[in-house]
Amino acid sequence: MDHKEAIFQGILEGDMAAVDAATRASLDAGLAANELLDQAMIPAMDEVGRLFEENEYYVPELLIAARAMKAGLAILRPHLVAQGIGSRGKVALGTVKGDLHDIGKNLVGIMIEGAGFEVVDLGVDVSPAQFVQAVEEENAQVIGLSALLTTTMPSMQRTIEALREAGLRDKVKVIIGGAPVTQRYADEIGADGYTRDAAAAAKLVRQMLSED
Ligand code: B12
Repeated sequence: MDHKEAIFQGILEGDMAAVDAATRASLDAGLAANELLDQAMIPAMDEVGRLFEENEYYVPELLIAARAMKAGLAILRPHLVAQGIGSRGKVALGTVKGDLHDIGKNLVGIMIEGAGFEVVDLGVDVSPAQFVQAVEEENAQVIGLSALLTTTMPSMQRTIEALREAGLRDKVKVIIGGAPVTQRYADEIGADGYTRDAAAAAKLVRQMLSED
């Protein structure tokens, strides 16, 4: 089994130690961090999702697979974050109220940080009021909202409304994402941007903040 297969298999089996070892071995062998992410880790989580849909995996398997993926991501993080931070602007990121999925949001954070922005991670289950507070207190120029559940997507709209009510809507760009989110939904709720993945999110932030 090559290193990438070992990472893929390790995530599928929720084997943190195997993912840790294979990720380190891959980097030592000269494989690029983004290659490991795109060709092993993300496909493994997709496969985990498929197995869950087919009732072959249940929540405990999802949890240990997610924990194994996080172990690998932690090793890739310094490699993905190539440049210094804090110089170009500030982005606050959070997973919306009621939603505990944070792998995608964390990845978006890593890529935005890698593009040279300061990232404030608000965590998961973040209420509209907490996003408003982050804009007020942290002076974030962009906020990123993540949702993985169709039932929590409406909290994105509520957050945009809360920003409007607080008189902050013109001061901050709102970007949204997560597997069930679409460009169409972003247009519908009046978000400023949507991307399908973390690399595109970093590009979008760069565009938004260079316009100012
Ligand atoms: C891992 C996982 C979990 C883990 C989460 C662990 C963690 N710390 O994140 C646990 C076990 C906790 C979990 C729980 C649940 N889950 Co779950 N989970 C998943 C799974 C398998 C993978 C998600 C993931 O991490 N993907 C990998 C990352 C990298 O991808 P991503 O999140 O989509 O992020 C990328 C893009 O979307 C984008 N992006 C993400 N956020 C943002 C933000 C911005 C601003 C931008 C621009 C871009 C962006 O960039 C990212 C990187 O490229 C998915 C299935 C799937 N394939 O999506 C189900 C899934 C999301 N879960 C699901 C369900 C139903 C649940 C539970 C309700 C199960 C239950 N019965 O308890 C609970 C809900 C808990 C809660 N309140 O949130 C369903 C949702 C169905 C739906 N339509 O709403 C899914 C789709 C599985 C399924 N097919 O049924 N889950």
